Formats: sequence, C-alpha cells, structure tokens
Amino acid sequence: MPCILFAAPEAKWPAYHEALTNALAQHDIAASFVTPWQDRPADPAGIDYIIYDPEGPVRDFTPYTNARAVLSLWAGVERIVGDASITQPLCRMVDDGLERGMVEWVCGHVLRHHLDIDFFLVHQNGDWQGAQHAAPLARDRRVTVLGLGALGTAAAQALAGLGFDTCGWSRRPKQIDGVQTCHGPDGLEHVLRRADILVTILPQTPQTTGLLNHDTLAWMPEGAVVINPGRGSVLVDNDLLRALDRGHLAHATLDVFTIEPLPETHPFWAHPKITVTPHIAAQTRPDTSARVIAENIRRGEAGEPLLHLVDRAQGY
Ligand code: NDP
Ligand code: OXD
Repeated sequence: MPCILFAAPEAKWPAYHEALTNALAQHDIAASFVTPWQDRPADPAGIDYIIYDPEGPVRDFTPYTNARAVLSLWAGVERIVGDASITQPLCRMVDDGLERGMVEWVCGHVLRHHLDIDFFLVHQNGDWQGAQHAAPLARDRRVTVLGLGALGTAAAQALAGLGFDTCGWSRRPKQIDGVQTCHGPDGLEHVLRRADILVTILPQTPQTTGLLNHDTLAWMPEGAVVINPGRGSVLVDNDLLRALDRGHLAHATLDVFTIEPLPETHPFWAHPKITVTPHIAAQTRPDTSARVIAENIRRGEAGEPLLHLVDRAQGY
C-alpha cells in the first residue's frame, strides 16, 4: 500500500482527500495518506509519493529518502525545479481542468480587446451614432501566443478556432494545425512585430526572465495589447509601464506578477491601462488533477515511466 504525503495547504485537504481516494480506487489502489499537520508526525522514510504545492509547508525533501516521485499540483515548477534536495523524479501538473480554464480565460480576455468591449461599457450614454464602432473580423486580427506547451497550444488552437490570425512561438520547432509557428530567439522579433494581441504562457526560467523588455516591447505594433497568464517574470514591469504611458501599447491584462500577491502599492493596481487578475487564469481542480496524480502513482507502482516529467536542466 503506497504511502502518500499531501504537502499542500491544509485547506485543500478535504476536497483532495476525497478526489484522490476516488481516483486511486479507479486503479484499485488503496493508499494511506499522511499530512504535515497531523498530530503524530509520520516517518519521512516511509513516504512513497509526495504531492507538492508551492504554498504548502514542505521545503526540504532530504528526509524523504524512499520517495519515488514528487508530484506537483502546479504546472509551473520554478520554485522547486532547482531544489537540490529533490533527488526523486519531479512531475508537473498537466491536466484537462487547467487547460480548459486557461483556454477560457485567454479567449475571454482576447475577445474583450478584439471587440473593444471597454469602449461600449463607457459609451452607453444614449448616443447611438457615437457608439458606432465595429471591430474587424477575427481573421484580420493578428494574435501571437508565446509558449506552445500544454496550455499555450490549447489556447492557440482555440484562438485559431475563433478565426484569429494566430501565430505561436516556442523553444523548439512545433507544428499545430491552423497556427503559424516560429521558434527560438531568432523567431521572437517576427512573432512580436505581428502581435496586435500578445498572449504569453511561458514558464519562468532564466531564458524567459525579462524577455519582454524595452527593446522587445518596441517591436510590437502601435496600440498592441499584452495578456500575460504565464509568469510575471517574463515582463520587465517598468518597461511595460513606460510602453503603456507613452501610448505604444494600449493595454496589458496581467494575471501573474514578479511578486505575488501583488503589493497593494504596486503601480499596476491603479494604472488605467492595466487590468489585474489575481493569479486565477487557470486553477488546479481536485477532481481533474487527482486523476493525473493517480495515474502517475499507478505508473510508479507498476514501474512504468511517469507522465509530465520536468526537464530539470531546462527548468520546466
Ligand atoms: P509547458 O512546459 O507545457 O510549455 C512551456 C512552453 O514554453 C513550451 O512551448 C516551451 O517550448 C516554451 N518555452 C520555454 N522556454 C522557452 C524559451 N526560452 N523560448 C521559447 N519558448 C520557450 O507549460 P504549460 O503550457 O503547461 O504552462 C506554461 C506556464 O503557464 C507554466 O509554467 C506556468 O508558469 C503558467 N501557468 C499559469 C497559470 C495561471 O493561472 N496563471 C496556471 C497554470 C500555468 P518547447 O515547446 O519548445 O519546450
Ligand atoms: C500553476 C499556476 O503553475 O497556477 O499551476 O500558476
């Protein structure tokens, strides 16, 4: 019987306990669970799998000498990918719930800007003629998605499905039906120059940190919009503010930030051209993520390769 440490915030435990028990039962696995807050601390050497959440209490993995895998509830693993105390395989979260959530959030915010919904919200004033303002068709709007992984690919496909002239950018070459693709540092200028709306769904790594800065934001067309549900580190905050203030960029919709929670005094909160959402673009949900965790535990028990292994050298 595998022993699973649930190293996530205590508030998540009731929903996950039920979802994990059900998902493991689908594989005929009866597991025992331990939590960091239980009265009698468990023997770390007896833990077989660690379910990890960066907001949970576990920081040092050294005592878990017999753990067979660290299974992250988050897709982004920047907070632990370089942790030398993790000697076990590290798997990130890739699941249908996260993917659908991201697709819906991205499409909603792209459509807000594409249709200029904000304009109509402030022009509902009895002036029929004054509100005559039609958007181009989606096929005449160029959208670029930076990052074509599990989430970026799904978002790019959905945007292409809505008819947008969609282009995507990744580290390695990719082929996605209906989406033009470019890759590597040499492809970045091309994809930014055509980005009327830019969506960034990149992981935080040394290579992506500060990728969107004074020089690269200047490649974007006048009046372009940035939508960032990836990681805050991709943008240089002050360079973004300057590009908005001088009118080069029209708006930024930001879900993720270099410091989270975004400090109350941060200029993003009050900026008229910035929309802040509090890291809610895509949430890991107990029902869908428990199925992914259970499948990896099944694989671990059967000696099969684990899914969604993090490439520790690449950092994602
Ligand atoms: P993946 O690892 O599946 O995809 C990452 C993508 O980024 C890949 O296409 C990868 O290229 C590309 N990439 C990485 N480094 C570079 C680089 N240096 N240059 C160009 N492209 C690069 O991740 P997911 O799609 O699952 O998730 C992406 C990120 O979204 C997460 O890391 C997390 O930070 C964020 N996230 C945010 C959430 C929110 O609520 N705001 C929720 C969940 C995730 P290649 O394909 O060649 O490897
Ligand atoms: C994640 C996130 O990485 O929520 O899963 O940002």
